[in-house]
Amino acid sequence: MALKDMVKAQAYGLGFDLVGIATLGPVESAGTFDAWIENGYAGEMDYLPRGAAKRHDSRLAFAGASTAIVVGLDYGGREPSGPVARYARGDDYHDIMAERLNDLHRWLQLEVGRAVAGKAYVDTGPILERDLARRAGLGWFGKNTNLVNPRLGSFFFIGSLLVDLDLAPDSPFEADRCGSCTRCLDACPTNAFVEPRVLDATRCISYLTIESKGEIPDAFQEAVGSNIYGCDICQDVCPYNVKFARELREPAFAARDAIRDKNPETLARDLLAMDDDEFRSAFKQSPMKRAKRRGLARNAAVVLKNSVSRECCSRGS
Ligand code: B12
Ligand code: SF4
Ligand code: SF4
Repeated sequence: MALKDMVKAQAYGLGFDLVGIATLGPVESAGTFDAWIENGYAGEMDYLPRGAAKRHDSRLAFAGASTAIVVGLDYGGREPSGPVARYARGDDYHDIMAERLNDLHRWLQLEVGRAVAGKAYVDTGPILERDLARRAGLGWFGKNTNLVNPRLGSFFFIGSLLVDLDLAPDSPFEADRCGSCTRCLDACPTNAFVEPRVLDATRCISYLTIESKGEIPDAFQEAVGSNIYGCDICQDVCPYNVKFARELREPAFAARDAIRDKNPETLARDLLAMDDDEFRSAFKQSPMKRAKRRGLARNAAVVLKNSVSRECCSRGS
């Protein structure tokens, strides 16, 4: 068996759902990223413009880096939608994926019988992960900007192990399978898409409820609806998810007790009632820690306000 095939078999054995190989080098879509930053679409996410040189040429990640083993890990798109986006209901995917990519790295060194320089990335550096994943053949850039795989849809995380070892690359995913569909663009409650494949993050509910530190602007509060953390709307409507989204198989991503089966109003009240200690214990190793207790309380208040206004409007009619 060729080393490339053994690497893939090992990665599937570690539980990843998609695996592809890409050769590192100049990044075609780096200019798209630069223009996006210049247009102000990144809002307060100041960490994004850092490391521009590495983003333009992925070989600069570390001396000798030549190949990326790119993986996808499904997080259960068949789970019902709810006030917390599916990706954030269980344990933090950064930790889970990094641990498995490090396992893959250790295995690779044993297999080739020498030290292999390697670095795992899961949202952890100036790597354009969707670009790398498309190059490794994992899917195409959907009009909602997510990477969509023709047999899995888009409810999967992307991670990569960069190594100083040459492996034969897979073919990039060249086709655009969106065709004339515009469901995601039409469904976005905040009209966050400036055009297909260009998202103004400052209008996106995911940004407003996770990344933004200030108040949610009045203009967007109603559109936030019952989303307390993140948003899955533009993925829920995608025909590839409707057809191919999978049952949740990874126990670590199952909703934790603080969230499970709670409707938006109950969860919002619970979050507003939590003190610091309760918050820490409920969201230990959860991606939801990112918004901090203050951010979650802010979101919860908006969701409760929306629920009250919906109730009084429906009573009034
Ligand atoms: C910043 C960020 C966000 C921001 C901005 C999102 C965005 N669309 O840019 C916010 C906070 C809004 C966000 C939200 C979400 N995110 Co996010 N996010 C990131 C992060 C850290 C960087 C993305 C980035 O560089 N954006 C800037 C734009 C310009 O880049 P891009 O969207 O990736 O687009 C690239 C290509 O599409 C291409 N491109 C874009 N337009 C065009 C046009 C043409 C013509 C061409 C040829 C190419 C092209 O070039 C771009 C640069 O390579 C990545 C991790 C990483 N390091 O890459 C995760 C990541 C993209 N996020 C992820 C997830 C899961 C989400 C959410 C689903 C979470 C949620 N449920 O709330 C939402 C989805 C919202 C959405 N519709 O995108 C996953 C996506 C997995 C996938 N299958 O695609 C990633 C990869 C994290 C991971 N490791 O799994 N996110
Ligand atoms: S995640 Fe929600 S708010 Fe953001 S672009 Fe998609 S539908 Fe719009
Ligand atoms: S909803 Fe339609 S346009 Fe949007 S990503 Fe899916 S297939 Fe593409």
